[in-house]
Amino acid sequence: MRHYHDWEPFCVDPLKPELGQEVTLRLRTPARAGFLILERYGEVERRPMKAVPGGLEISLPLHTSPLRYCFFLPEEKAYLAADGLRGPMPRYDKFFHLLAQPTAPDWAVGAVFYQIFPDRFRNGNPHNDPQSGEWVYMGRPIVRKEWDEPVSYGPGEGPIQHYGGDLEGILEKLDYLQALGIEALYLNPILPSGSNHRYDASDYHNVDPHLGGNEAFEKLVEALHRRGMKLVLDGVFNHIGHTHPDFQKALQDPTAPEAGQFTFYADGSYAAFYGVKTLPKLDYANPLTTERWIDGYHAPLRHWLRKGADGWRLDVAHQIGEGGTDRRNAEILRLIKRNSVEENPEAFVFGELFFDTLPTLRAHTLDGSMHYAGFANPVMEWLSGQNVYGWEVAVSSQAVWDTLWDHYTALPLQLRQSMYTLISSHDIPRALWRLRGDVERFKLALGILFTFPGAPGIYYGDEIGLDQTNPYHDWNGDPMCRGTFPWDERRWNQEVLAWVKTLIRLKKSVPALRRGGLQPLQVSEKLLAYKRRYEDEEVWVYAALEPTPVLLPPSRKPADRRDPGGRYLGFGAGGISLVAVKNPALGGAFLRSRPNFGAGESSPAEGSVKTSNERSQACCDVWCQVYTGFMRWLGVLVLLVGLVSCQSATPKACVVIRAVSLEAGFKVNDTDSPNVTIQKGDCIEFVNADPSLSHTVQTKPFSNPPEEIPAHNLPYEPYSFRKVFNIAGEYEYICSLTTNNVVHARTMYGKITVR
Ligand SMILES: [Ca+2]
Repeated sequence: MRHYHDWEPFCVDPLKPELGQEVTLRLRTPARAGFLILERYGEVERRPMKAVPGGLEISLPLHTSPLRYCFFLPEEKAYLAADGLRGPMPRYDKFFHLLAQPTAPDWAVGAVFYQIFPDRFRNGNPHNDPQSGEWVYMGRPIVRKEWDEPVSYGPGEGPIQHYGGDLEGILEKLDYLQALGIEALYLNPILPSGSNHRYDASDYHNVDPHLGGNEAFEKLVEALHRRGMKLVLDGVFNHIGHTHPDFQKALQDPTAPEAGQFTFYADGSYAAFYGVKTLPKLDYANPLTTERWIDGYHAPLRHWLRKGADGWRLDVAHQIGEGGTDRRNAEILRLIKRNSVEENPEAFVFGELFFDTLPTLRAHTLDGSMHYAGFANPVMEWLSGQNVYGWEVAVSSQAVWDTLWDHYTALPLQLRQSMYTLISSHDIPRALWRLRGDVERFKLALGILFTFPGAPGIYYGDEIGLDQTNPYHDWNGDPMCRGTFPWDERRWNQEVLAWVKTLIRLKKSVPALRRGGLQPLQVSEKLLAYKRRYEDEEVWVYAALEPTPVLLPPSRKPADRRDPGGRYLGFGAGGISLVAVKNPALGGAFLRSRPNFGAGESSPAEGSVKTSNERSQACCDVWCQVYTGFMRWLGVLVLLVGLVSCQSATPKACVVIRAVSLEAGFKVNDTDSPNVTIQKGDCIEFVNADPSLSHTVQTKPFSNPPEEIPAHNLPYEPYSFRKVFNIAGEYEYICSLTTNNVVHARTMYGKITVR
C-alpha cells in the first residue's frame, strides 16, 4: 500500500487527544494533494489537506468520539478508507475511527500478558487446600485431586475438582514469570466461591482463603509492583453467585432492597447468565445495583483497584445491562472505565467480547477486548482446519488475512495495539491440542501472536507445551484446557520455551512489533504476510504452512558478515544494524532495520527490493541469506523481515566486539585480546549475542579525548551498536551486564586505539 494511516506518532498527533483538543491527522503518501472526508452529524465535510514532508496533513478539533473520517486522493481518483482504496465513497462503517481520552494506558500497549487459572498454576501453601467433601457444589461434594492427576470431564465434574493452586504459588514463581519476560498477569477470579473457576462468587470484598486470602493478595501486588509488573483481575459484574448474601436476601424477601438488584419474573424465576440459576444476573436499571457494584465508594470495581489491581478483564462485558438484558450496556461500560480511571489513572479495562467486538468497542467503552473473533479464531482455524467448536472449516491464507485485516481496520485507532490477543484461554481448547501436538505449527501460531498488533496473552503452560489429556476426537475446552502446570522441567518442551522467550524479547525490544501499525504484504496466495510499521522502522512477517518461496532480493555475499555463536547473524552497513535470527530449530528468521522513511528514499516493492545505488545493494545482501535459509528449511516457517534502505556511508572496515556471556567474556575480532586497533574511519560494532542477558556498552575517551560517545544499551540479543571513529586517539570501552538498566557486573574492559 502506498498510502498509510494508523495509530502512530506521524499519523495522529497527539496520539491520545482529549475531546475538544486540536488533533493533527497525517496521511503518509506520495500524493501531494488530498482531502479529509469528515463525518459530522450524519453528513460529510470535505477539507483540503496540506502537503508536508512524507505526506498530507490537516489539523482540527476533536469534536466527538469516535471521530469518523476517510481521505480522498485525486491522483488515485479514489477514497482511502480504513481498509484500503475504493472509488465510490465508503460507508461510515469503513471510515477510520479516532477516540478521545480515556483510552488504554501506555503500559498496556503491546504488553506481554500471562493468564493464570489460580487453582492450577502452583500450590504454594498445602495448608489452605480444599479437601474432598469439604463442601457440596451443585449437589456434588467437591473433590481434592493430586497435582499430577489429569482433569476429568464427566457431567458436572468440571467445577468440583480442586488442585490446591493459590496466590502463594504465583508469588513463588514470579522469578520464573519475570525471566520469561512477562509484564502483566491476568488472573481468573480469586473471590470466594464454591466452584474452582470462581465465576460465581459469594463475597466480592475478600480473596478466597483457599487462595491465600487478602494477605497473599497484598503480598502478590506488592511483589509484582516491585518488579514493575502489573496485575489485572477478572471482573464479574454481569452476574454474581447465587450464594451471595444479597441474592439470598432477595430470595427470602422480595420486598428487601437487595431484591431490586435482580430481575424477577412473574412466575418467580429470575434472569441469569445463560439461564444458569447459580448465576443470577445483576440488573443495572436499579440505582442500588450501580451503587453497590461499580459506582459507590465500596463498590468492588473501585475496591480492588484501590487495593493495587491495575485493571479489569470484564467477564461477558457486552451482556452487562438492565432488566435481564444488555440494555444501556455501552453507558454502563463507560461508567466502569471512568470509575476505574478515577481509582487508578493507569487502569487498563478490557472486555471478554467473545464474538464481534465492534458494536461494543466502537461505542467508545473499553480499552480493548480479548481478541477471539479478530485474532484467535481465524488464526487457529487457518492452522488447524477446525473452528472453536471443533467443526472442520476451510480457511485459506487469503481468508485468514482478510478476516484479520477486516477486524483490525474496523477497530478504533487507539484500541488496535491494546487488544488482548491470544491463541489459548480457559474457555477454549489449548492451541497445541487443537494442532494435535504439531510443535512446528504451534510455534507458528506463537510467532503470529507476538508479531500481530496487540497485547499478547500467554495462557499458563502454553510456553512449555502444556497439552490436554482428552483424545483429539473428543472436542473439549473447559475443563480440559485447565490442567495443572507441570513444574518438573523434564516435562517441559524446551524448544517451545526458547521460542516463546525469543518472541517475547522481540516484542519488547522492537518498537514496530510493540506499537507499530499494520499493513498487508501481497506476496503469494500461500503466505500469510504482513508488515508492522512504527516511525522509521518496519518489520515484515511471512508465515506459511508449507515450504513456500518468497521473492527476495538478489544474492551478494555480505562483506562484513559475522556469525556470533551460530545463532544470530549480525550484519551491518553504513550505520544501520541488521540482525537475522537464523536457527532451523526455531523455525524462523528475523531481520530488522532502521530505514530512512522520511528522507524520500524509495521503499522496496512488496516481496522484492529495488536497489537504487550501491549502498542499498549492500543491505540487500542480507535478504539473499535469509532467502537461502528459508528455502532450505522444511516444514512450517515463520519469516520476519524488515528492510527498506540504507542511509549513510559504509565505513572502510568494521571490528565486531561480541558480548557473549559473563563466563565467556567478550571476544574481540575472534581473538581473546580485549584491545583493538583500528584506522580512522573504521568502525566498532558491539553485538549482544547472549540469548538471555542485557548489556550496556560505554565507550569513553581514554586519553587525548577527541569526542564524547554516550553509553549505549543493548537490551536483548538482536541488538548491536556501531560507532565509526573518525578522530585518532585512544578510547576505553566498558561492557556491563544489566537488568532493567541496573548494572550488575562489568564483563569486558578494553582499549580502542584509532590511528
Ligand atoms: Ca494451596
